[in-house]
Order: sequence, then structure tokens, then C-alpha cells
Amino acid sequence: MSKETEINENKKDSINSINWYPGHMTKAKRMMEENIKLVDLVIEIIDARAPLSSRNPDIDKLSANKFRLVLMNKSDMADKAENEKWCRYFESKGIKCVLINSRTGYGIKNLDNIIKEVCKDKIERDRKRGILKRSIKCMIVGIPNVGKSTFINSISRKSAAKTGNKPGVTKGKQWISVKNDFELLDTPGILWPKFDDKRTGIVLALIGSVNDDILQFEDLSFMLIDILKNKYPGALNAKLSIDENLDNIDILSEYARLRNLVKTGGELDLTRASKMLTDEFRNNKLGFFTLDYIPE
Ligand SMILES: Nc1nc2c(ncn2[C@@H]2O[C@H](COP(=O)(O)OP(=O)(O)OP(=O)(O)O)[C@@H](O)[C@H]2O)c(=O)[nH]1
Ligand SMILES: [Mg+2]
Repeated sequence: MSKETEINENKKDSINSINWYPGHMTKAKRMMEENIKLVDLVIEIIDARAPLSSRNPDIDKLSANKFRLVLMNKSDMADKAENEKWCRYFESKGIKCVLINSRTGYGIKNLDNIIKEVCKDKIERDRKRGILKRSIKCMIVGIPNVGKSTFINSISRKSAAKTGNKPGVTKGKQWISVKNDFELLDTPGILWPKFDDKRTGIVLALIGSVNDDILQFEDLSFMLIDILKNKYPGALNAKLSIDENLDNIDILSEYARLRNLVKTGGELDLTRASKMLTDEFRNNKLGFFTLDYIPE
């Protein structure tokens, strides 16, 4: 087997079994386990485009016995009609949830009060002991690239945390204080050792939380086409004038034709088409979509 074929086979294996848990995530998880005893509140940032897939089940275990808050970030990139419904879904499960946009600060201005409300038992306990001015310590957690560091910069009005549009930007822990009220611990994004199904892995790849280096873009574009056809019928047709009754491969070919993606020799370049379609989704060029389904 040539080196290139071997690498491609490995890539294919990794996306098929979606078993991707690099060593730095083991290290990050250990750091979080060591620091959890220092915090009062765990703030979990999820991506509004994939509110279920972007929740790491390991975070539930990590946060047992802590106050919890879920922030649905990137709400500007998701289906506006679904944002509120998802928030209500989480609240029906007893999880306080707030819609935010960390780039503009939407939803963040009133968060001080929400955090104090969520932690009111602790504040009351402190008050009874005569402690009136202790800051609330919050650990900010979530999968890679959901906007943890951007959120911290927004709420603290500082540019203290490094951000970037790829997974794995934050490497270690960093405490950042917000006035005298809160201390926030930024953490590296972590996934979990094995996804239950291929769909979760691909959805996480579509929203940019899995490193592009290990991806087969054809897998992503086919899943994207499937989700759009089923959940948003008419959307592909409206944006690209492509007949949605075609098979996925033919839809991708139509798209390649539309974007003039041909190899030398004239054959359609479906690899580039897959990557470009994925990028158009990621940049909201195709519209505003939420990829997960609200459980019945
Ligand atoms: N449109 C939009 N973009 C956002 C929002 N929040 C963050 N971003 C962008 O998402 C990308 C990732 O943000 P980061 O804050 O670095 O994400 P992170 O969760 O800290 O990522 P890691 O440290 O890699 O785990 C950056 O390009 C941000 O500008 C948001 O609410 N809306
Ligand atoms: Mg970060």
C-alpha cells in the first residue's frame, strides 16, 4: 500500500469509527478533574447549531455536585426558530440554559444576575457564615471551538484568552477575573473517547470541532446533504437550484458543476466540491441551520 493510500485509509477508519481522542485531551481532562474542587459553578458552552451533539457526556460526570449552567453559543449561526425551543428543552430537563452570541455580547449582559441566581444557595451559605464578598469560581467547559475563550473575553471585557477558528486553540488552563464578582477558568476543548454513532462525529466535524486533518470531506458533505434534505426540505433547492430528489452523489456533482470544480481532463472534482460545500455551511452561505433534532 502506498503511503498516501495508507494515510487515506487511516483517515477513513478514523471518521468511520469516530474514535478520536488525542493525548492532549486526556491531559486536559485530568487538569479539569484536579481543578473541579476549586469551582462553584460549571458553565458548559455548547454550539447552537448542534445542541445535543456538542454536549460532552464526560462533562456531566465531571460536574456532579456542582451548580450548572448551559450557554448556547453561536446562536447567530443557527436556525433562529429553533434556538428558543432548544433552550426550553434543556430547561424542561432542569438545566438552566441561555442563548448567547459571544462575538456581539448578545445574551451576556444579564448573565451576572443569572449566575448569581443559579448559585444563590452558595451565596446564602457564605452570607450565613459572614462571608459577603467572595467571588464565584466558574469553570468554562465544552468541546473544541464552541467559543469558550471568546465568551470569557466578552464577559470579562478583556482580550485575555486566546481564540481562533479551529479546534485546539486553548492549550492549558487560565484564570480570568470579572470585576470582583467572578473568576473564570478557561479550559481546552475536550471530546470524549468514542462517539456513540457516526452521525455525532460527523456533525461535530461539520461545526468545526474536530480537526480537519483527519476528515474525509465526502462523508461530511453527504451527511450535510442528508440532514438538509430531511430537516430543511427545499433549502438546497432555494439556494442552489439543485433538484433534491437526486441521490447525494448527483447533488454533489450538480454542486461541483455549479461552482465550476473540474479537474484537468474535465472530470468533476468531488473532493473539492465536498470541502467547498462544507465551508459554505460553516460560513452560513447556505442559510442558518440546526443539525440536531429535539428529542420527542
Ligand atoms: N459567529 C460566531 N462566532 C463565534 C461565537 N463565539 C465564538 N465564535 C468564533 O468561534 C471560533 C472559536 O472560538 P474560541 O473562543 O477560540 O473557541 P474555544 O471553545 O475556546 O476553542 P478551543 O480553545 O480550541 O477549544 C472563533 O473564530 C470565534 O470568533 C459566536 O457566538 N458567534
Ligand atoms: Mg479556547
